Amino acid sequence: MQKYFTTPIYYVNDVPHIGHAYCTLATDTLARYWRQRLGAENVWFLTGTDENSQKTVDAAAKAGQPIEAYLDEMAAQWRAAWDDIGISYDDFIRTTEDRHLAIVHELFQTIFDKGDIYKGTYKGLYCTGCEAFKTEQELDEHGHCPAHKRVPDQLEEDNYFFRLSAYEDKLLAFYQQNPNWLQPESRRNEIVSFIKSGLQDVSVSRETAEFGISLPMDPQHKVYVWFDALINYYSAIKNTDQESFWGHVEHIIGKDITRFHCVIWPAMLMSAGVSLPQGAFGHGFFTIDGTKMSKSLGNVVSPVEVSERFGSDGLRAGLLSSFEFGNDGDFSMSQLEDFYNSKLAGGVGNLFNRVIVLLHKFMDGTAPETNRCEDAKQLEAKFDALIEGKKLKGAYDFFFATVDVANQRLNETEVWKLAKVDREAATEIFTELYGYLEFLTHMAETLLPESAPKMKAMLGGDGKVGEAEILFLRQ
Ligand code: ME8
Repeated sequence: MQKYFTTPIYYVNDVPHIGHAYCTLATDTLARYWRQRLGAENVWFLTGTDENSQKTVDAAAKAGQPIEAYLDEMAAQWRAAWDDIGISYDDFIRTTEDRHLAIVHELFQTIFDKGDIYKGTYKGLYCTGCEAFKTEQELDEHGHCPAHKRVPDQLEEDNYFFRLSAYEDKLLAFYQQNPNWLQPESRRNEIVSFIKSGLQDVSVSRETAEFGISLPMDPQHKVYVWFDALINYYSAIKNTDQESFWGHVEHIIGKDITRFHCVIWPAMLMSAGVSLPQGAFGHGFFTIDGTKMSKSLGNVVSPVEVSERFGSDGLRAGLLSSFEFGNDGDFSMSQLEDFYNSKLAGGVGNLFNRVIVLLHKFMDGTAPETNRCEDAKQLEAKFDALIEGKKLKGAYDFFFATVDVANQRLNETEVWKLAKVDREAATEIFTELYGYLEFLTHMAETLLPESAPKMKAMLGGDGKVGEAEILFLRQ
């Protein structure tokens, strides 16, 4: 079995915020889990940057930099941010790379040759914030784009159109035959009813765009940024040693971009004669202290700063355990601080430290001779089902519930007293506790990857436990 996970490729008109980190961390969690199960060689994890956008042209102008220099600098910053917070991507694609351009040309030409791209005139609205064409119905009572609170641009230009309308029935049949393709179910229902409401052809080029990929058959025009961006998932592996991963790709995205990924993208692939992805998951959005994150409100949180303070495990566990993956939710720094102190420092950190200290004190540092706690198989199956069902909060809750059970066993057995009077009985308790530590370490490779190697070191080897360490310093 193989697995290929992708995140959205992000716009680089700004540095990453915690919303981008959320999706990237969730995808990272899935990639890490499957690497542990299937071996690293059978998992591929792609992220990257969406660079052929008017937003980036505007941002570069504002920064007073040539576009190429701006893009290089921003892409490097995004990559560095992901490195800082422990994202284990296998590849990072930039849509300004030649490898991407070549495949965009190839696909555009194939779809054109098939007769699914034709030339016409686009007259209507365009929001640069969304990088999307808009209808009047989509605007609010002030005629503003609801997401960007500004009047979209009025456009009239020659455009190439993709015959999306021809794919209505094929898409509906596809969703019927693959009922679990798009998760969660609420997202799937939204998309299916959107398709049923009727699909219009979509513009896939911009005559007036200053920057981007030129059309192979008409270089005056640029490929519409979304048409180009979606292809990244394919261009990153096409004609490489990783090409076989294509048959196993799953897109992890936010709910804001499901229409692009779950209507236009499958139709583009059908038209080009490329097999469709294995699935897509549209996660929810979260607010910060109940308010939408926005630059103007000044409540944008930097994942790098959070990770500097709480460690990358603090950031990922705090975010992913706040609300279930797929739902909307809320996040706050005070909630993270409580979580960090109670669940990480006071919970799992304290448990590991106490058990290892006690093993040194009473058992000469001997590691108990077992593998895993008594009902390991059952517990493991429960954990696997949670992650495989993408219940990421569920998986963290299960992890911390296991910590609580182990801490409770430690307290109720008072093994430190028992060890002085009945070494045999104490050995039995230590064996059980050590089994819990092993199981927690196993889960930590997925859930707390920064701490997992430290946990492993504490478990020790060759019959001896390692040194007791502090996994999470109290804040
Ligand atoms: O849309 N809560 O890029 P983008 C949760 N370039 N997730 C959030 C969030 C929040 N408050 N804010 C952002 C684009 N996100 C395109 C994608 S893909 C071919 C092209 C996450 O930089 C969420 O995953 O605007 C969302 O889908 C993504 O950031 C959008 O990132």
